[in-house]
Amino acid sequence: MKFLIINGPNLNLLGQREPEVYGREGYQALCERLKAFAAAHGSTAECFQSNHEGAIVDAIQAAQGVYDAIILNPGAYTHYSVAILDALKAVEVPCVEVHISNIHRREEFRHKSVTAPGCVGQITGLGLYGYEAAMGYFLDPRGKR
Ligand code: CA2
Repeated sequence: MKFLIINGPNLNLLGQREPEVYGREGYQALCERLKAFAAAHGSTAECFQSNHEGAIVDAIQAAQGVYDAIILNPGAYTHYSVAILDALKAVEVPCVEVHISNIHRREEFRHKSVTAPGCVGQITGLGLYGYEAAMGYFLDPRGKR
């Protein structure tokens, strides 16, 4: 499998602030770990992070025909980006949405994901493990493609 892991705004700050919510691991360390996880399963993973909505839309569009699966944490765009939803629906690459925190245990405005309907599923509240769980879904032969 060729994975594209997309992280949205502020996730480059992982490990630097709010460790009680987002953990202690830095963004680069997370990417290296996910690449190693992919390699251990005969796969590859590339990481992309942007604080800009259009750049995330571009990355999703460019994934068509290049990647087998997208793992996406849209950050705050989760809650209002119709542009990211439309991009997910425009490509045939399946996507699992990941949230480090449990968005349902947080403020009301975080409960709604605008982007999740463009994904095969959503993992929320499992911490940084959620990224591996999402990859595991695609790696497992029982995972629906
Ligand atoms: O729980 C998640 O993964 C979120 O997607 C994170 C977003 C938030 O807006 C969503 O509601 C839920 C925020 C990402 C901010 O990341 C930071 C990481 C470290 C320090 C500060 C912010």
